[in-house]
Parts: sequence; structure tokens; C-alpha cells
Amino acid sequence: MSEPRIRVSGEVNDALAAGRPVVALESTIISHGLPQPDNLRVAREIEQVVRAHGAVPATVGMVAGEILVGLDDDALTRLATGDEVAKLSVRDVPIAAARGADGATTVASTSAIAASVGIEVFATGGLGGVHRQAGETFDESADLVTLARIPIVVVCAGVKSILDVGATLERLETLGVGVVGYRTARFPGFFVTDSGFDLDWRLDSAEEVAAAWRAHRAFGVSPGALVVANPLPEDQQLDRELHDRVLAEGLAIVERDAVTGKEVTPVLLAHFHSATGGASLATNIRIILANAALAAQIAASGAAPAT
Ligand code: PSU
Ligand code: MN
Repeated sequence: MSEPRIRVSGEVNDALAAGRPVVALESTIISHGLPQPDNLRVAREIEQVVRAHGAVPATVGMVAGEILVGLDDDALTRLATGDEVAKLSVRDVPIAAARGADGATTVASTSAIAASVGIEVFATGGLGGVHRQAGETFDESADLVTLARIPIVVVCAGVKSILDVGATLERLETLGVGVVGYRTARFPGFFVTDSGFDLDWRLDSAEEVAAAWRAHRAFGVSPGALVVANPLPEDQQLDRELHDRVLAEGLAIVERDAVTGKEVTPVLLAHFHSATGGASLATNIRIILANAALAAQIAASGAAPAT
């Protein structure tokens, strides 16, 4: 058997070699975060938005045990429509590879794989974080500890209110992960513009983010990531009352059905999408596309130091 290795698409490889901007994209939002059939259309749209803003998209995923950076349309379709696509955090990736599995990568595994091939900017929807009840369950996403050791700029809309937002911000601080608000000093709450938590730093342009990242890389005082929190404009957020009601219902379902571990997020997201009659899905899509656009602008502003 050949040595396991990460397969980078020709287009992504050429762009990296030439120092052109590249944006990594995750596949868990496609396979487990968005419902079919919208997920495949959205996956393609995210890539188009990255291109339209001057960067090459590099969606990460696993097909038949191979880690791919830059998916062709067949691979994208397979991860969006397959019934047996595993959710792969960092620890799962090598095991799934040895099993020849299909898998979707989370923020943690996408960051680790992307950085290992030299990609420095990544766009996603929301980060994983500290779950409510983590005091008893210890349920904290591996996204957080992974971002503490992987050098990459992650553009997101904060974390979903299904998590303990305050505890997530505290953990990011403890772990030394930089967090900046994009044109805001408040941490966004994914579906809602403002989670109610303050941020220490606000940056107002893609160039400013790129400059902060170059300093991060040059000083080497922190090994990890820089989170760029990009809120939805207020007039595009999910209706707050609807949001709060559906969240309470979703949390009750998780408790009633004793959902635990990595199933919690997909179950809550599916409830949001069905209980809001598609409104949360539309909001989710707007968020991802906005983050893809900003990430491409940051990459095009020279986030990666010249080599
Ligand atoms: N948050 C969302 N949508 C998602 C996820 C998080 O709003 O689809 C996905 C991301 O891929 C994230 C992962 O990295 O869930 C975190 O899962 P866990 O909590 O099991 O680590
Ligand atoms: Mn978990």
C-alpha cells in the first residue's frame, strides 16, 4: 500500500506555489450542518464567492480514505449527498483514512490540514465551542484546543447560541487564540448580530486583518490561530424572538432524547432549520457566503507573508 498523504488539487497547488491567495473551506457544514438538497448548491456557491473575491477555494474533505484539499465537483457531490459521510475532527482523520472512509472535516481538522499544506486563511460559518452543561459533560469542541496550536486565520460569525458563548470566549483567551471583531467590538452570535459579549479588539478592513496576521507570524509569540468574527448586518439577522424560542425548544429536545457528544450540534441545527421554516437556513447561507467573501479579501490583502 502507498504511503498515506494529503492530495492537493492542481489548481490549489499552483496557486500556493505562485503565492496567489487561497482560502480553505470545511466540509462538515456541507455534510452535517446544512440540509439536503440545499447543501450541494451552497457548497458550490461558497467556492464561487471565494473566486469572485480574487482567491482560489480549497475545500477540504476525505473521499475513500484520501484527504483532499480542493475538491472537484464529483467529490463535493459525494460529500454532500452520501449517507455514510463521517464527521471527522482531528483525532478521527487518520483512523478514517486507514478505513478508506468518506468524511467531512470540522473547523479543527480543516485548519490542521490546510495549515499543513501552507494555506493561511479559512472561512467557515461558526466555530465549535463550549457546550452548555460542559461543567458536567466536559463537552468542549476540539476546535478550540486545535486553534491554539494551528497557525491560520479563521473567519466566522462567532459561535451559535446553542453553545455557552461566554465560556467559549474564556477558553479562547486561556488558549491564547486571538479574537478580533470585524467592524465591531461585540462578539457575533451567528444567527444574531450581537451575542452580548464584548471583544477587546476591532479591525476595520481586510488589510488591517492581514497586517495583524503578518505580525502574528513574524513575532512567533503565539503558535495558534487568529479568529476574525464577522457579524451579519442587523437587518439580516434571524428574528430575535423566533431565535430564542427555537433555541429553547432545541435544547429541550436534546435533553429529552439524551443526545450527547458530536451529535448535539447537528441535532440542534436540524431543529433550527425545520422549526424556523427555512429562515435559519437562509440566514446560515448568508453568513457562510459573507465569511467566504471576507476571507478571500483577507487572503488577497497579503495575509500570507511573501515567500
Ligand atoms: N457550528 C455551526 N455549524 C456547524 C459546525 C459548528 O454553526 O456545522 C460544525 C463545524 O464543522 C465545527 C463542528 O467545527 O461543527 C464542531 O463540532 P464539535 O462540537 O463536535 O467539535
Ligand atoms: Mn463535542
